[in-house]
Amino acid sequence: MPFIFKLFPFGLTLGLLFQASAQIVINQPAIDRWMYPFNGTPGTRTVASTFSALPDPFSSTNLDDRMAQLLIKFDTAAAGIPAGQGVSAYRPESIRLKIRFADGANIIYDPTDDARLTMVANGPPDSDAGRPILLHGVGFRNAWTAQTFLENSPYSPSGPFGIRNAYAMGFDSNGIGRDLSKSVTQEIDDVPWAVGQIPTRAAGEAMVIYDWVEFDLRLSDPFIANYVKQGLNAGFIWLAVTSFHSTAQQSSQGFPGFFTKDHPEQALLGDVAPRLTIDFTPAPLVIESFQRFPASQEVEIRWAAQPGFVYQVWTSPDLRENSWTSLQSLTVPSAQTSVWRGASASPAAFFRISRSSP
Ligand SMILES: [Ca+2]
Repeated sequence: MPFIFKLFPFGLTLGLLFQASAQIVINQPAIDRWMYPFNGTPGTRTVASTFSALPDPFSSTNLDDRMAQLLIKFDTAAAGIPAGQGVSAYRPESIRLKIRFADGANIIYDPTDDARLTMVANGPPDSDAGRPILLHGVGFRNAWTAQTFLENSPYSPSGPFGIRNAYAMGFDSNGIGRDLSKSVTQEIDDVPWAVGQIPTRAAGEAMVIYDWVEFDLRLSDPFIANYVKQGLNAGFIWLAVTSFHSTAQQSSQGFPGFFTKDHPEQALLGDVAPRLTIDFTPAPLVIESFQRFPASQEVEIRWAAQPGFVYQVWTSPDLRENSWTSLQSLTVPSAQTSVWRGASASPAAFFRISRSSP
């Protein structure tokens, strides 16, 4: 992402040559956790399934509507998007999660959300076959945070029937995060952040092992976009996969399971774990000042530098392709103004500052 500005004998032109969109693919999460009340080995399950206690109501089971959830944390800082730039500096364009279907007999692909009342006993019939796979953010409670919650952290402070420490989260109309684990019981008509799509299948077809289920986050929603920006600023993004496949009606056969990074196939082949693709526009490189000192025949350039990037100052007499000479390469430990000052005998020269990930 080079930026060029030019010095002419009688003036100065600053120019932003181009600002490319960047893409980062994270092929394995830092954490993928089956968040299920009776999971005896949290964090190491090779397959994480999603299902509901409904239509048996919470009042009789004391179990969440979204009983089994898949929680996933991607480390975006380690993947090359520098953290700590300030929330407004992040400009995500698209966020795509992909998870891979591992097991579950006769799981019908349903690419659209289902009405809430179709989940309850004696409710209206589901208008299309199957149940969709749903995506949300993650909220934390009971002194746990997005920073401290781990793969093997406890489900709740008080066992399987306690209130879960981490949960599928959506925003209300004021942008306040709320637990959606009992969204049907609590009569919350939530719009999921994304509904899983399988481009290779038609609606109503049965899902097949190794199918990739794709989720494109609804970044047009400002609350969701802000959640992503805050995550990038912190250096990681948490996501929750849920579904309303009913175990009460269909026992152990009727719900989907998805590969986790802990599955042996991930170690062998590396292509089954959840993965995240982030398209984003990097914050612009801002030149703060440019000066030439005729007496000393020196040039001074000041620019706003951010940690996590390598900056390189270049010069060329004529812009020809192989004419660029590197003058300095540097990184900064924190956001600050960087200064390059050096000799420039000619009153006409070109300078360029490039920015790249380490
Ligand atoms: Ca349906």
